Amino acid sequence: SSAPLKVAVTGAAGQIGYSLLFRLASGSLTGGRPIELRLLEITPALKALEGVVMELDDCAFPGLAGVEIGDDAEKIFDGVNLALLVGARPRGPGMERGDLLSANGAIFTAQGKALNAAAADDVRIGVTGNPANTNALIALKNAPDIPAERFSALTRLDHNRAISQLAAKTGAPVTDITKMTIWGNHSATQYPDLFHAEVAGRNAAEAVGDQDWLENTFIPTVAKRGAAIIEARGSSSAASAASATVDAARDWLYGSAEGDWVSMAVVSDGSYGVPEGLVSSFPVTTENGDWKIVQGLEIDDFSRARIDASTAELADERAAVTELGLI
Ligand code: NAX
Repeated sequence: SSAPLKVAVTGAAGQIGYSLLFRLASGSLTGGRPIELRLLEITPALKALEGVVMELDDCAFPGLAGVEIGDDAEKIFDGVNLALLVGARPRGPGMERGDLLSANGAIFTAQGKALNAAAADDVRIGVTGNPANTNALIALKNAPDIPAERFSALTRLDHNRAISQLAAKTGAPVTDITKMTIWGNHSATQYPDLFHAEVAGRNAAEAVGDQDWLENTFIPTVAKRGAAIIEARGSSSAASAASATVDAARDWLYGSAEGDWVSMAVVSDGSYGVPEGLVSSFPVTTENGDWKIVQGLEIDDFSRARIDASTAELADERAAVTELGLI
């Protein structure tokens, strides 16, 4: 269809927004189909957002059909086909985990309700703002008329980081790496799985042939990459997070590649022993805006322990937000 795809972005004046909006407007998501951007911010950030919109104007992107900005979620989400929930409260000094969960709970309960009231019938919702998995859970529980399958949280950045590390280790181009999986939470407990990944069609764990590297270098490097970026750059990953947000949305709407899969945090149906209802990362294939968890992978004891540890953390987060009355 040539009607513009209506895409909402929250936290649009933030770091990730500054990269994401230009990727979206230049056609990275929709190819030739025009896009209409609907940008949500908190009131004090609207002036900065106006400046970003001036820059979007100045790019004269041929596929950008319109931009609307505002601080009212229900107005901004009106008729959107895709909502990218990027804005969130970062953990400040002295903030406990409970404080972080309740600050973000307030944001994601309100946005879930606004999406429920205003979004298009075909809406897909991707959550990038942290704690992404639990924020997605809060939003979906507050949007009872939107099927839970329409919500996902971003683990594509972790997935892309894992591909990049494996490519560097094996000397293979990233295009030779397939079937990468991130399991669990987008946090330090995530489990990047090389036992099902492939390098030019060969099992990745075998191709690497180095269990010590896999366990003591690869997994921690991927899981702690966010902290390494902050240490080097002085601020958190933004361009790569924006790029992964586009990759995830594009594959969701337009389909994953034949013979491959992607990692997405989606509501668990109990597959692979992940407790039902948690928003946890799985290997998924996508087609026509729907995802399916890849079935039948063998999970050995090493992988089992790591998947269980990460999903136990998600279950703790769910218990905490239940206790806070957010879901
Ligand atoms: P910034 O702090 O630069 O930007 C966040 C923006 O969100 C701010 O402009 C703020 O005004 C806005 N905001 C806050 N509350 C809002 C609300 N209720 N409605 C609309 N806008 C609101 O953060 P940035 O670096 O852009 O990161 C955004 C989020 O992504 C953070 O939560 C961050 O932790 C998370 N990340 C997630 C990643 C992932 O892979 N899932 C990786 C990158 C990133 O760390």
